[in-house]
Amino acid sequence: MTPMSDLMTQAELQRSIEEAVQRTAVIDVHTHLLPASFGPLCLWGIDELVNYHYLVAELFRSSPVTPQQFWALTKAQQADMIWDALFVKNTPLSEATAGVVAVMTKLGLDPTQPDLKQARDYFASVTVEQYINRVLDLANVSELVMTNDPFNPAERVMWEQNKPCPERFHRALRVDPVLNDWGTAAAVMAAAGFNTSPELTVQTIREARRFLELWIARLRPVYLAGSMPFTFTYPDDSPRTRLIHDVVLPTCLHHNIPFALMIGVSRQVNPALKEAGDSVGYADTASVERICAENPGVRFLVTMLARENQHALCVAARKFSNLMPFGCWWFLNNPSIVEEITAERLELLGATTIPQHSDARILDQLIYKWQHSRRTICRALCATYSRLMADGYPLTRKQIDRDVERMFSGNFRKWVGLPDDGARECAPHLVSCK
Ligand code: RAT
Ligand code: ZN
Repeated sequence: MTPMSDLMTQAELQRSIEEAVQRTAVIDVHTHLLPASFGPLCLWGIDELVNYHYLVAELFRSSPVTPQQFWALTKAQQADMIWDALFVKNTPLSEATAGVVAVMTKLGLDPTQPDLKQARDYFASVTVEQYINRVLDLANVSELVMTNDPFNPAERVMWEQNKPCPERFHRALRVDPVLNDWGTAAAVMAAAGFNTSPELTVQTIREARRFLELWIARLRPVYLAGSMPFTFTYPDDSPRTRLIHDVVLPTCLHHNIPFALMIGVSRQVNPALKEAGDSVGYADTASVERICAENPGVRFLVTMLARENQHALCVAARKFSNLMPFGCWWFLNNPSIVEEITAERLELLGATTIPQHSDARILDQLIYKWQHSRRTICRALCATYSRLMADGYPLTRKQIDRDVERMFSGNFRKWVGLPDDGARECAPHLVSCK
């Protein structure tokens, strides 16, 4: 029996949810951030923030500049142009522009300045090491997961040189070229001394696994990951199915590491926009059900890019307990859609999902992405708990705290096997954050 003093009134509900959501530290399960020791690969500061590819895409809607003219500019000139077009000559209404406003405001900078001078002066006065801690504190992010790509030469060399990495920057081994562009992946592996060929011979399969083994030993990743086009079908008679089946899944099983599938991209619909040129397509959720059914021993983290896929993904997760839906990915990371998806997940799956990840590429973005997500998740939780109370349930603060903790970190910790206190035995180049 719950003691009367612990029971919550409707009036207290909103405050309790807000407090729990603000206070609970989050593990950001998918970002593109890298540690300070990776030098130019660690992106932070106003010029990077304003040059975010979400904003680059928006520039061409508000300025007559052509992509060719834009790419010919220096990074600072590009940022000046985006600032002028999206923040001075227009009101920053979009989610990506509002995000820059939120970051600047939190840092005490004026988002209505006619240029970036004030912001540049501020960033010139801080070091990246100080700033990383400040941002993680402001965002209340205790740990984060990077995207680590051994097929990217600039990043690969950092790992080969054993650059130090704080332990709270978890690694995720990204295998996109293996699954989406085998010719390139085989060539990279061959150049690294592996006996791989463009044909998927028995030896090539064995060597591809050996390549992953090497990178698992080096990175100690919390999961393996691949982003899939919206045409992703599993199984089919493509090299991708063969490589998932014979290389990725056996490796995940062997190391007891989950496989993260990010499904629904339509790559480079407008190549002139470079990184900003990708789009979205409706994908096949039956393929997710089939891969989960076929591999009950593998834990899958799945996020899908199309809004229209979200309901079926929740239904799939009701059928397969080895499926963990996570985040509102990329074009879905907008308050109206996050609220809808979070509500849908709560209704179909309770607290057994990971509601959000930031996908931050620039450190500073953690501030706004989590500020906005917390605000929206709070709204979805309020509506769900209100209905539960209206049904006569004697809700307590403790229960709210427990649910939020599960969704913000506990579910992920369990899924990837991270101990509760965050302590893991460190590889020599991984510096404990404790
Ligand atoms: O959200 C993004 O920034 C995208 O460009 C992608 O990085 C996407 O999140 C991915 O991981 O492929
Ligand atoms: Zn991403």
